[in-house]
Amino acid sequence: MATHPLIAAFQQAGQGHVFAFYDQLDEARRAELLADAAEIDLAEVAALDRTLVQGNAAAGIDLSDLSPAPYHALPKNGGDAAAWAEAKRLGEEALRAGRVAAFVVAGGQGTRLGYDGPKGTYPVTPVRQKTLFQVFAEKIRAAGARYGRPIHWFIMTSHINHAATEAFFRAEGFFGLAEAQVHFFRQGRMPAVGLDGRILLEDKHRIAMSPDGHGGSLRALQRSGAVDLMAREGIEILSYFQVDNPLVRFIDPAFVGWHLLAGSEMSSKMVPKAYAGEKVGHFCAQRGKTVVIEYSDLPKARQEETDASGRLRFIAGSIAIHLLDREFIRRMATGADALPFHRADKKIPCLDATGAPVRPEKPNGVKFELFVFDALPFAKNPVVIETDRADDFSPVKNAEGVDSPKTCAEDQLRQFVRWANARGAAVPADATGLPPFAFEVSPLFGYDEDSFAASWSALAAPPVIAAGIVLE
Ligand code: UD2
Repeated sequence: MATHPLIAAFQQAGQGHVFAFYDQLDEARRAELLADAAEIDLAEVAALDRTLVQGNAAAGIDLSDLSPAPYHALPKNGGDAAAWAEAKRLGEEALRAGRVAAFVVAGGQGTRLGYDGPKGTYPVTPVRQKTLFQVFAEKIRAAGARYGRPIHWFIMTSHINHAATEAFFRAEGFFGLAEAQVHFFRQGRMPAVGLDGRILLEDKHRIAMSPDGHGGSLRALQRSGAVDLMAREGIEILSYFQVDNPLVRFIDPAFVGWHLLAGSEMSSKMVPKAYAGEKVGHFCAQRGKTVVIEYSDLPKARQEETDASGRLRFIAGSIAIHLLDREFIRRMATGADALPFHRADKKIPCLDATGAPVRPEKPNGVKFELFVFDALPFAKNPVVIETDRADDFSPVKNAEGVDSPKTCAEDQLRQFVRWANARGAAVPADATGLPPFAFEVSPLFGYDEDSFAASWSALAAPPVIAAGIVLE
């Protein structure tokens, strides 16, 4: 019998061991293995082996000529108040015209949180225990009503959680959104390789494959037809955010306005880093381009550099909130410019050459990931604006300690207190702004300070805010 062309190609590429157990498999499993193999670009894997695996792992990260990236400061920190007001006006216009859609990347595995299920199904709000997905859905509903145009929502999943994510939305009735407004698509996968560059098998009929990183979203948006759908619907800007951050203000008119004013293809929000070692990327300028250098790639000494006033020099922290132009996504997905892969050394359960399972105690292989912020240097006129951390960023990443469900719930409470007290509610709070009891503001009542103020003023009699109260 002639060798299957895919098997021949793997043999040719020195990856023939992937089919070492093929003869032992039944038809269905052979088909599964072939389907996994068909997803792999062997030339790409060979190039990555040469550069990232056998080559110096850090070689891909160029740290030369770095300086802090410029950004538009908030008016309270010296920014131009008139320009911010104009940006907000322009952004509101774009929202009313339906030019902006929401986009969450939710393909990650949530390993650090130790939660088994799509991370978006994790409960986060202080009273109702609404899930991350529900919080985002309600912000989208409320903003759609505010601007008089339903807002489309794109959700990127991965092979690990696609079915579970869709099933969750279905079971929850899409949280009151129209089904036609919500668009799921799956990101791509990359094979893991051993330290010798050989593709790892997870099982005799399965290649060890994992999601290709949030940067895989650009090609997945194009491949899935999402970019074409945007064009049909007149959507020009995608508002990108991560699934772990319920505070995120992804419908932010001023941000949209700054993006439009600059004629930017990709824009980002920054927060001043809270301390030198904070685990966020750094916005930097490099030979006329804007780049993000991840926390793990910027040497400690540089992270700790200060300016004359004692402030951190590389202060602009990336919190993974971006605006992406539709045609920029298309160009990045189909043109000559391509995002670079990053190497992550991991403990990868796999089979050895005899087919026996290996459960490694130290990293035994390499996964390859694309990062969305690597698109910035390819974008025309990128803009970085400052945002208030308290109103945009409190992710749930770890089960305990920093960025945990507890810190996130507390940050939501502080936000609710600020909004209510700005309207004269007199909610008691400690020196950090935390109230002595839990209450909740539904995004349907207010998803930012403006929408909260509008709903509050419309109340016949403002309630006394007490334990367990939910404004909705
Ligand atoms: C990310 C940023 C960091 C900072 C921080 C803010 C990177 C490399 N670092 O760190 O600079 O902005 O976020 O919270 O991005 N995801 C996918 N598919 C994948 C991998 C990830 O959809 O293949 C999603 C994941 O579901 C999540 C987001 O991307 O929504 C971030 O992933 P992460 O938790 O790995 O990022 P983190 O915390 O290392």
